[in-house]
Amino acid sequence: MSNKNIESVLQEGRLFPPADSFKAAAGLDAAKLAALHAAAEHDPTGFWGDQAREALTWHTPFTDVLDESEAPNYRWFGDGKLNVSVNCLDVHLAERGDNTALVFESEPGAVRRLTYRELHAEVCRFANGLRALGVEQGDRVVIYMPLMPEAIIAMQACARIGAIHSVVFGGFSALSLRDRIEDAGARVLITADGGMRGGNVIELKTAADKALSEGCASIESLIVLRHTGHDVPMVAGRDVWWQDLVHDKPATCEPAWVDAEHPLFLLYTSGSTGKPKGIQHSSAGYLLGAKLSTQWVFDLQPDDVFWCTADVGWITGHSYVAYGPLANGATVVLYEGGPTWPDAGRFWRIIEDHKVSIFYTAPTALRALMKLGDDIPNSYDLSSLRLLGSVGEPINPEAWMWYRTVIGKDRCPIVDTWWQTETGAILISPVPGATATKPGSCTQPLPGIDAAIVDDEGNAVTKPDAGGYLVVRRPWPSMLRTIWNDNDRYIDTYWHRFQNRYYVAGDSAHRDADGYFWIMGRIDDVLNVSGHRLGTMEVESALVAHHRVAEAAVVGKPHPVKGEAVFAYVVCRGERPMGDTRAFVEELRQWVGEQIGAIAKPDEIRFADNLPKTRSGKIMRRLLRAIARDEEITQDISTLENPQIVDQLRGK
Ligand code: 7RM
Repeated sequence: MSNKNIESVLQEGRLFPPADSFKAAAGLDAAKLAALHAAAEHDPTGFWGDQAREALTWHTPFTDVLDESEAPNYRWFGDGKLNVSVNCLDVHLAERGDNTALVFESEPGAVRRLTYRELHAEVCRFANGLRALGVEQGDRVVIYMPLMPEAIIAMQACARIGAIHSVVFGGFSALSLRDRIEDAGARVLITADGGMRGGNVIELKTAADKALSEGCASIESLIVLRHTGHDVPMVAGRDVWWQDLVHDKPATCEPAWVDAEHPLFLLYTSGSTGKPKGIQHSSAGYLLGAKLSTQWVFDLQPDDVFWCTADVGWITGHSYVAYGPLANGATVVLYEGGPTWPDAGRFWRIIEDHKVSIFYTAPTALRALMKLGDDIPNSYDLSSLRLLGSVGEPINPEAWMWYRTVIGKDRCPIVDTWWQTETGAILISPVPGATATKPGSCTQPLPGIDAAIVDDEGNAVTKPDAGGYLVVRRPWPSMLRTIWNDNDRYIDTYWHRFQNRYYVAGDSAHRDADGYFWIMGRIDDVLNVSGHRLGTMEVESALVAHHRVAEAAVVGKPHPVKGEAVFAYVVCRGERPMGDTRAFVEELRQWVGEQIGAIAKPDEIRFADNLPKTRSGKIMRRLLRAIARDEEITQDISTLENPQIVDQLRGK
């Protein structure tokens, strides 16, 4: 969001206190929230210990809450043992085993429901299937599936036997899948014949075959869910149908009681190099964060129908589809397909049909739906909604107000939730029964979270509206534990900047006079395209892997729907492409799609003879950003090795 937007909102002073009706019914009112904050302030470690004893079911209770001896490799609840799937499923069987756990709607419109009892049985069957294939505690299992119950079942089954899952978003290409399998050294890959999106089949099995044919020596088995039903070849000795694997397996499965710190999953995310990082999360601390934040931020009650639209390939789909709401025993809606398929009312129809009470989505989706006009949502019954959430990027006040008035009919609080793959759970967000909201601000840190804005020296910025680094000054249970296979990079990326004292989020932010946080965006070379993290270096590496490309530089350009668009400058081997370059541009876009996935395809490509470099050989990214945005150039270009290149880069 631009500074101008923030200023206009601040000047208008739009402040939305929680409605009395919501306050009265909410699990956490202002007094209870203040008490939690006070307890956490007074004794942070004791606070988290109490929360962990109360919220989670332990097999072996912990005695040690936080071990800081190897900071910043913190250990939480170190000597406790538990099982995450028991905490999400078994704990509900006695009292609400017949409540609906999952409501699944496929893109063509078929609806399938699973009660907690049924989900538990399916998870156990599949967990037994994994064990039958030789999967043991600590083995890595990669999941490359559509957003559907079996993806959740696979995740929960891994948790049940202590296998470490790594979900790879179905939109990533075969090559991205291969890299993630190899980095994790996975033993088993789980996929489906295909997925559905916008009326098209996504060829997941074909991509899985391609990934496995180009490496992935660690993979022993490929499990394939029959979903779309179209023909796919199976490799004898390696491939097994999901349905065949589970059909003779018992519906109970002895859980593995794992250490609190046992890795629950890896999730690869983009950083400022070409190589995605395998973010490693723990079992107990992660689950505690997911479960508590779901209670606090979404005020989840037993009869709520919770719909988070994120795919399980992203952290939001882990914490607020697969783990948080299930740990709380709620009903979770899953929808496999596209938001405007077969028409622009699909999301609103799903809310009406399944009586969704809590809806959690990304600003990019809201902006896309907002453009289609108010008549579409107005023609559906959205009266079941009571709370709306936003995540993934700063929400512009215009989209916020539309969400509030047109979707929430001025009744529903909006929670703008700031967090990251690395934080595991929401850290900064309104608590809907307690916090007054301002459009565009994620408001205040949750209890126990010591978020702050600091300057270059690490000193807290106290001047209202002055920007700085967003940091967290105390460890919290759901924080990442390390980067898989690369602890040095973990320390370098997140801790080194302030002598290992503060976790550095990589965002810049400021606080207003009320102490409210306003997130400005990334300070590293990470783009946020439609709420998805994408490293500029990843796209650059993909481009230069093309035989005709010599050099590439990628920057972000503001985009009205996607938030940011991918803008690439390309230097070719030999002559600069001239005249009608459309076919070649399309070839390069396809190429990037194959290397990374469709989300990384550049929106614009501009060819040049050279890239602007300083005399020391550094690409002047700020200049490239200004040019991509058609902004006036304020940078000093006199240090440029080749100042005449600027006109060419401008497309002149
Ligand atoms: C949950 C998620 C993390 C990055 C983060 C921010 C941006 C996320 C908000 C936000 C402003 C928000 N994980 N971000 N939520 N910016 N307001 N409410 O998105 O690892 O994929 O991305 O996303 O830049 O650092 S993520």
